Amino acid sequence: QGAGGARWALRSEVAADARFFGLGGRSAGPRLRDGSYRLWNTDPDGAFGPGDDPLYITMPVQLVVADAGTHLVFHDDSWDGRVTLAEGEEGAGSGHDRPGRCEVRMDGGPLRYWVLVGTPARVLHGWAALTGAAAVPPTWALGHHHARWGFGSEREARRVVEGYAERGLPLSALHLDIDHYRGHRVFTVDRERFPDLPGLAAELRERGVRLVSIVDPAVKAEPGQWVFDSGSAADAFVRDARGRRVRGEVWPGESVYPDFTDPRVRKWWGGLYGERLAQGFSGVWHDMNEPVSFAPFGDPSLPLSARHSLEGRGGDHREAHNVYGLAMARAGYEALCELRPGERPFLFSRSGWAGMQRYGGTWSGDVATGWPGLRASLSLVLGLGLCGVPYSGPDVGGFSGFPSPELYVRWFQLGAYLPLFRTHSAITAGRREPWEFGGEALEHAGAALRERMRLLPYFVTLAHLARRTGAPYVRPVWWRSPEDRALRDCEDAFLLGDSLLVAPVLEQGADRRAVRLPRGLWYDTATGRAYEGPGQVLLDAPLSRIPVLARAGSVIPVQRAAENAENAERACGPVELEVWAPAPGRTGGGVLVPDGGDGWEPREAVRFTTRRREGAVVVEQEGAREVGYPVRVRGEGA
Ligand code: NBV
Repeated sequence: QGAGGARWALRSEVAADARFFGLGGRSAGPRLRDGSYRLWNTDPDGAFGPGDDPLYITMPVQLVVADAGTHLVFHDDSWDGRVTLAEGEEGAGSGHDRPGRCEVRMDGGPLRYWVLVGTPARVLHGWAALTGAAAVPPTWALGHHHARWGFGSEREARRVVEGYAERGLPLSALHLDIDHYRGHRVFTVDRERFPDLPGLAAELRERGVRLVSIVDPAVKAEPGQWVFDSGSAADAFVRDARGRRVRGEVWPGESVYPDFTDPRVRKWWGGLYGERLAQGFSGVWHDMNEPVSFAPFGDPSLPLSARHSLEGRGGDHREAHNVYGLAMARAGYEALCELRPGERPFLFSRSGWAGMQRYGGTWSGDVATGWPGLRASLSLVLGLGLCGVPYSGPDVGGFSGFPSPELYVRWFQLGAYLPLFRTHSAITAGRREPWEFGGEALEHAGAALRERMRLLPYFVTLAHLARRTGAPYVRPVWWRSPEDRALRDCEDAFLLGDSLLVAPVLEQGADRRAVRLPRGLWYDTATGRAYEGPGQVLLDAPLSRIPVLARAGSVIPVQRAAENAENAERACGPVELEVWAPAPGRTGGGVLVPDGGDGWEPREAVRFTTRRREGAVVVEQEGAREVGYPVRVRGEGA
């Protein structure tokens, strides 16, 4: 056991056929190729693409998937470190396999690790038991969000919401970035540009649109400013070994940093969220919490010698850095639970660590506009899901640039099937409203948006299941067949829950694509055609849609058509069941967790089974005489 700053290293071997996944949000995943992965939460400063590493969320947890089984290893140590991975090689029957290798090297902290063994589902279940069940977002947070750094004014915010409404495009939330603060100071409002935020919030709420606020941790070091004064009075800010407040440079200028690893400070900080609620915000978006301090060179964070409470144990930034965002998320989540006890908090955070799912989700951060960024978006969501963080999504269209209509549509189509579905961009980048890319793009984005809303009951169900079982909504295609080696290497498609296989288009100009199917019968949901897995099929993917396949026998709760144009506020009901005919001689099933709300009422899962009787599809609801929902059977001709 290495106390304090004692370094340690641990080497292990894995099967020659094993593949590595996890280690937090990695842009080049989800399969982690040979290389060295640093464990230090980092703002890549500007837009990132595949291969930029490390990023905002690193975690010493990895999943190893091999023929012999799946296991998860967690090194419970928040210090800086490196994991070096080398996949093995099989000796093609010669008996001379070269095993895979993994080396974990840490700069300090305890050598303390956990190994969980089983199927992917069992392992993730164990991981949730160890680090906590995922927060279930309020229903509205599973709809569509629109954000931009630099809406600039209340008028502009209204114009955007109006634009969605005029075109019949459902919108659940609008996010305000740092430009709505006064001089970038957290917990303030620029009243010239946003004279009446509570009024705006109430008006939008009427239309079914929630307001979400960015919250940055750094507080402008400015005596007389209320947040700084109250934090100083509470002795909330990080100090150095000589007792001086550590200063950094962030958006508001010279700033100080709350020490979220101190329970007392979390309480103080949490109280400030009352100001956000009074402004009418319904949720929070934590940014810059790696934490960032701009630096011309070196690590853009706090000095390693900065002191932290670390829950009263005392320590320095070497140990506290990676858990800073996690502790901030805890402060925010606990505060929202207390301040608004009737509603499930909506919180997502750029940085974090193992266990952050208890407090909310995350997003891609500043993913670069471009086809490589689109691919990285999916890697991040898949990888984070395998680290127990089920709710995340990219900046649709990319953060940094000007996507072509085609790229925008493809990103939008992918985003529509990911838990956090949000269009967002930088102040210097192009706009992200679906109508900014021409008529054709608007039509296709609109279709994806409506399909997302139709699937809302399924997303809500997946959110509840993630909490109960630890299974992410978005899963690698090998989830139920880890023994299928070809699937282990497939990185361009994913399972959404048990029932759907989504194959986004990640290449420019493509109008069809190869899709690798897990075993069993799958229906192309657009054509109704059935395909037998395992194997690879070539499917049409015109710009109007991406291939989505449904597992034969599955029961998918969807929203009835009449409600499609409604906003998420009133959404998630009435539900109907989309049933995909089981293969002859086979059975199937599905689950619904009925919940259209934002509260804490316990929700019973309703289970369904499907089978064929004399050729006809029979659906049954567990514990009930009759199925309590309208049923629509598809794929019957199979
Ligand atoms: O607050 C501005 C941006 C935000 O829009 C983005 O989503 C974050 O990832 N923020 C980073 C700070 C500026 C980045 C250049």
